[in-house]
Amino acid sequence: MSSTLKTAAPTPISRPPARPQPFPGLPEGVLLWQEYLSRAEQEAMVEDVRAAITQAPLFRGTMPKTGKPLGLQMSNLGDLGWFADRSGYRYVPTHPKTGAPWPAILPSLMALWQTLGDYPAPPEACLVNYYGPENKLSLHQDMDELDVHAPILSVSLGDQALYRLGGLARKDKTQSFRLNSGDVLVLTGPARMRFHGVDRIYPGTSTLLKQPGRINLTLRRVNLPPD
Ligand code: MD3
Ligand code: FE
Repeated sequence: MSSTLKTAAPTPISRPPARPQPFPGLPEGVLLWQEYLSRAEQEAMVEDVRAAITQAPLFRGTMPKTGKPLGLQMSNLGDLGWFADRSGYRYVPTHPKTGAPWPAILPSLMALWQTLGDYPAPPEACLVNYYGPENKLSLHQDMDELDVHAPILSVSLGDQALYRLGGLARKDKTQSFRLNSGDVLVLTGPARMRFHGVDRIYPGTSTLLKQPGRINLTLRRVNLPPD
């Protein structure tokens, strides 16, 4: 049967890659892309991080002054790595135990920074935090970077974390949300100096890692970019 009404040929619609939008309703400068990384991308990243931490083993920093060991284990990638001991928090160019330079920041992370970071200079440090099921990170500000205008970009891998975001003063009210494996969080502009922490890990909520726990990768610019 024929019709006099002709249906127009479907118009090709050009769409951006099927990536979710940042999560709505978060404070200005808090950009959360839930499950931004595919399972395959997460698996590749974990393999690359495993290889890097055989070169630059995870270690426990300590609280300044008291020397009490921190709960989390950490390592770093990049020209600079975040380090904590009795004399304080600082960025250092070499691994505290091996004395070797930190391994390079993964190309996949550099690409994420380029896509989501919206900043002209590359990151200098990638802090690798490893949380066992018992570990948490108490509420703090990130204040050891000279370049406070650069964003911080964080990637969550493995078990879900209960993440707490506060304001610019410790007493400000906080909001909590879950970070899942593959989530990418960018903290920029007015959010850069907010208090934040990790209250708990939910073991068994991801099958990405071979054991319960969570890896967080945080990309940071430390020094002011040259002009
Ligand atoms: C919000 N790590 O290493 S990353 C840290 O999940 C740290 O391991 C947490 O805080 C983790 O310092 C959170 C996400 C993050 C980083 C910096 C922020 C969130 C932030 C700065 C301001 C506000
Ligand atoms: Fe932090």
